[in-house]
Amino acid sequence: MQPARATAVAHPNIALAKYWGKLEGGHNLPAVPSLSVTLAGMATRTTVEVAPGLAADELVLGGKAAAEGERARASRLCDLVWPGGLEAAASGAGAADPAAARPRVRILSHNDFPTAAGLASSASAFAALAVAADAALGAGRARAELSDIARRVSASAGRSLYGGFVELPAAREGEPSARVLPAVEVAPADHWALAVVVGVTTEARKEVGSTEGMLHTARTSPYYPAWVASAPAVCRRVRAAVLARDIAALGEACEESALAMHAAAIAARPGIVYWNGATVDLMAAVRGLRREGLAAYFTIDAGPHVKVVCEQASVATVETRLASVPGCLRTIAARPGPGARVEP
Ligand code: 2P0
Repeated sequence: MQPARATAVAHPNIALAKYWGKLEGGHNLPAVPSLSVTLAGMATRTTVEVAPGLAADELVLGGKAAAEGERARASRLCDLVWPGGLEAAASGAGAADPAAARPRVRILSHNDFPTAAGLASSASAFAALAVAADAALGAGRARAELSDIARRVSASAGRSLYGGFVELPAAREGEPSARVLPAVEVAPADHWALAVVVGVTTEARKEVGSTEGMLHTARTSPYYPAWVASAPAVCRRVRAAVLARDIAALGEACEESALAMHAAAIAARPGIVYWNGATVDLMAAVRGLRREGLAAYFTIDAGPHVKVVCEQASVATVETRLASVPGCLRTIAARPGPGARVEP
């Protein structure tokens, strides 16, 4: 008998090699490979309850009814989890929708970290939802299928299905089989005592969302083709450095990936600048630490916060230095953590 209710936990992830850009033709396929670390310490906890009596799915985020767009995305993910749903979407068949037979669900989700902290909540949210929906609906899907499903709703979410160091390959253009694209684990969380320290520079929500920002970059930035051409080699360097536990090689490739992604966005028309003054001052502070001999490197996502990659032994020194920069409101330290899982 299928359980009528299940709860799952998932963690956000930070990309050491960035995803920025999609292939044309649908299926939310990334144009570049990315490699992230899943972070313990911050979590989304999501309960899915089968509720056949409902007229439509319900989504409650942090105790409040979600906006229609968010609810529709959550419903789409549940449709893909339902037997036959992913298969119909991957084949591109326009036939009857298997998910029409899916019972309605009530989804309750809660983040234990602030959304404005620059840690993409969509990654942990959709990863937790994929696992909870699979258990509650009795779909019994493999982990790779759940990663592919989450990736279709938000690419970075496909990575949070796995713990530790995780790669989401680029799609192979023009091949129908490439529509199936799960992330893969590169190394488990205990492979390397790495840390990520976030320097939070604002409590405000970002002005240009990631999806919108990358589509605008692809459409208008003359640097976008150069970004797509150069990203695979940088991602390979990130992977090799992770496997070798080489902090200098990892950090150099990680900064290069982030700066190249931002350069492409900045060169769009009009340019997208995610940074504020404190972002730039924090980058300088990180490079200052390096001149003093400390192995610390930055990465920046689609927002103004600076994330510092270092070894766990360096966390206290990094936090003290970041906190001394005017405009750095607070710091959050995290370490590699596990993939999404059902809570017993
Ligand atoms: C990343 N980001 O690799 C990059 C770096 C932001 C900057 O993945 O359109 O929410 O839903 O697939 O996954 C954020 O974008 O985008 C992201 P969609 P997503 O972490």
